Amino acid sequence: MERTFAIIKPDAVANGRAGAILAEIEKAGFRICAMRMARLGRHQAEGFYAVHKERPFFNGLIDFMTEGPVVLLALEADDAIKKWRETMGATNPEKAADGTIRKRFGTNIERNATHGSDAPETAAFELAYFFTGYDLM
Ligand code: 3AN
Repeated sequence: MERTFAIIKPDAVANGRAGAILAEIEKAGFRICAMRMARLGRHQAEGFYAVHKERPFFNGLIDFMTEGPVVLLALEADDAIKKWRETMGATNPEKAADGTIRKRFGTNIERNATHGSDAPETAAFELAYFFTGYDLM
């Protein structure tokens, strides 16, 4: 079993789709190990996305991720990192496969409904950034 880190982003929470996305997560076979609603602060979001600091979309991404509440999740499954990225679909909802979460619930490449770790090292960093061992069930 592997764990990955996921976020239901401010667009999806504001649109009332958090419940639908959680249902998809469970339907896809993930076990939810930890879950918390939070409003990210600017400094907290900048630390989380530090790898993207030099990218042209960085400031817009931080504005978006701090505009409203998010749902933070630790998900467990066999091959969870890859499986969650497949369940979400491509970064750009327009290019995401039919039936994927970003295709169904995302608006554009920035407001794309969910986040998922992209490798074991980032999953470890991201899980520890928001959860302590005590939070993980
Ligand atoms: P993913 O979330 O699919 O791993 P990354 O890591 O390339 O994609 O990008 C992190 C986040 O930055 C994306 N989820 C998206 O919200 C935003 N993003 C990525 N590329 C762009 C872009 N070209 N314009 C605006 N926002 C972007």
